[in-house]
Amino acid sequence: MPKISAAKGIIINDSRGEKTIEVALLSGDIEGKASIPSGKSRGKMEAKTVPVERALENLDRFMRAASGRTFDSMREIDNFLIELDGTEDKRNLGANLTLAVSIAFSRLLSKEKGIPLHELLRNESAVAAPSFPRLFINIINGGLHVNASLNPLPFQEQLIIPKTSSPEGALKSAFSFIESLKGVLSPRGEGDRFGDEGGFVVSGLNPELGLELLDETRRIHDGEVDFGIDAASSSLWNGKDKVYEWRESRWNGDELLEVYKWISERYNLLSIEDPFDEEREEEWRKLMRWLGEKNSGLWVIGDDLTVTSAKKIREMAKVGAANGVIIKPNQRGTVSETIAAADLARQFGWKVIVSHRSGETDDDFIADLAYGIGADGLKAGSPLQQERLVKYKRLIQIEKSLKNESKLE
Ligand code: 2PG
Ligand code: MG
Repeated sequence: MPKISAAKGIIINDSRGEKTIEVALLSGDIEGKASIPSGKSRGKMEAKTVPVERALENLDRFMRAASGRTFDSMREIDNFLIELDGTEDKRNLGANLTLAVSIAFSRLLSKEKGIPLHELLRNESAVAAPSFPRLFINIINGGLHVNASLNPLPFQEQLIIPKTSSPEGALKSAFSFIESLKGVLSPRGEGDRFGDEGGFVVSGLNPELGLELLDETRRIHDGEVDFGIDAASSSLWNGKDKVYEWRESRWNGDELLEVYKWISERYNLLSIEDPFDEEREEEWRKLMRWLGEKNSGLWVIGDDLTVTSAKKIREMAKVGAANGVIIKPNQRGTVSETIAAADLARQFGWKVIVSHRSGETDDDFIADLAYGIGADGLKAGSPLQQERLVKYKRLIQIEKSLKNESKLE
């Protein structure tokens, strides 16, 4: 079982050009690598990162502490990292460092065991069988993910979710949808500016506008897609005046609730992520009560609300604030804790969507994670950006390898 013989950390740039770390661990001549994304619209309770230079010093610290030890499982290495850090939010070692070590180690372990990474991750989870997630593809960017000078729309993400569960089919459908959307945007003089996640920028204040344009496209698009949004409302919330605001527009909680009711019915939305601020639980519950009355199948997804924390997920499930969750490994800082959070959400009957961050690298770990733990969705941005495309391509690679295996049987 792996004994880490050497570690190397370097500083690289993410898709926004910001500094992040890449870590390579060696066990003999086997190598496991990982690089770490970072978020912009972060939840207050997310695990903390440390500056890249300090993260690399902490890698040396980890290596000194781990010297001579073998680790037989993800739990062992992750518990070792958690103890060495000694805080609830990884503020000593930094969640960027702990996650880089944890993911790099998972790759080492899967190679030593001679099994694909997704199988290793599946064995760590309570899920009975892996399955392909639906692709949640953010193609109109807004909110904090767009330069403010472009007057972006208030909601951070307007997503298409192809109906097929085949990643290859879903990606094809997404590319053809994007082509059609260009045709809808170009007469408006739009379609040539992009946000952080590679989606188009549309200017305006009307929170419905992005969906209206997607709907126009859906009518000419050959293929079936659902829609979703990530309102990322914590970044719209003005705690002083107790309103949600975006430039000159303002909504109180009830007004925003009316917007959600309207758009979810009009566009037959599949999901709404972070509809309200992470501390405005009562507003979340009102939306959930409305779903109950309507018998609506809408997914109400916590992100900043739940920050991939088993503790937060339990609290929010108990009060009925959501029925689904975003799972982001760097919100917690180790692979085991990430999988435990997803397992717990499942126990409450929640939907699970594995997600990238807005500043990404070419690491495709989340694709193996989403498939391995049988997530309902994988949210990884627009395929027009390489750092996002690699995640979708990795799923397709898994899909192809399974087809080949079944041919051999
Ligand atoms: C989100 C994410 C990813 P960020 O809010 O879901 O799309 O954004 O990484 O900036 O938190
Ligand atoms: Mg979000």
